[in-house]
Amino acid sequence: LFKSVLLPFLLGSSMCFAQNPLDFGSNIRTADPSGHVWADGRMYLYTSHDEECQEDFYMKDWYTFSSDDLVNWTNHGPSLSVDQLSWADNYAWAPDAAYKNGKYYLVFPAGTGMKDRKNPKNSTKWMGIGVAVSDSPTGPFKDAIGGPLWKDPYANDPSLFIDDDGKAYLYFHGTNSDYYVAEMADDLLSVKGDFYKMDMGGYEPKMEGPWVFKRNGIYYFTMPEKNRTLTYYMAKSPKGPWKYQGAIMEEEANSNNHHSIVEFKGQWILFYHRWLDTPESSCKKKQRHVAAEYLYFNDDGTIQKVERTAQ
Ligand code: FUB
Repeated sequence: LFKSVLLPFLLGSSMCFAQNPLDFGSNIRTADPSGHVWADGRMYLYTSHDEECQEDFYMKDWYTFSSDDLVNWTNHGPSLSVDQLSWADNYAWAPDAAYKNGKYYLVFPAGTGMKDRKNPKNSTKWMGIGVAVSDSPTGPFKDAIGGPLWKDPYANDPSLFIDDDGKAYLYFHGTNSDYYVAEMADDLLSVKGDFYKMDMGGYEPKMEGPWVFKRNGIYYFTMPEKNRTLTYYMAKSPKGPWKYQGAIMEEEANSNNHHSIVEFKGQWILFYHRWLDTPESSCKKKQRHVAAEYLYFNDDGTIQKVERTAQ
């Protein structure tokens, strides 16, 4: 299933084909991909993991996959589970990763409690951001601080960006779905100073999954507006102020999207997830699958709009 759509992929002199959604070698349901290329030149994807036919995004573990060509992927299995956390038992949502001083870091949101849709005041759901460490890019990762980075406010969907000068910035969305940034301490295990709400240049974008990267000295803040349409901002500093630029990818199926953008062998790639029909599932509803598309820039640094490769 899902093996019909291919894109020609030029890597150096050899022509390869990337398959959408990505073939992780089983029916595993994945979402929220964070792509990173470490020193060995391989592409590593850190994802969250949907249970088959899950409800309410009750999610329990995070996975790592890697590939040399975006076609053949190795599934390294769960790299961390909420069962290993003393402070959370649910909501293993969108992770990110970083490398510093010989260690690999997984930053992840997790939480506990339940949402009460009928009586939101009775909701006990809470989420925070943790940090886990490993000697290997594929884990297993171990909780490094034994709790969240802070308890209040609510925090979700971390994106950890390390600038050329070694300073690390943690972006996340928090209370009221506003976006925040915090500078991390040198060991990436705590926050240096405070975190603050970002200046989005007059926009008040709401919702999830921020991603930050740098290209030709320009910082890009990308995010799913109302958690659906991927949009982007540009700035001269990692803390903004950010200037809105427009959409990268339109929404699909009235559903959330979560993405990352990374350069791999000279080609920029957009990783994201799609909600696709799953006739083989007992619930027969759409479920999430990680996919990838090529991403192109204009001469002025703006991003060309991306169309999804057909299923
Ligand atoms: O996967 C759970 C949540 O759904 C993520 O944290 C959000 O970004 C959305 O993709």
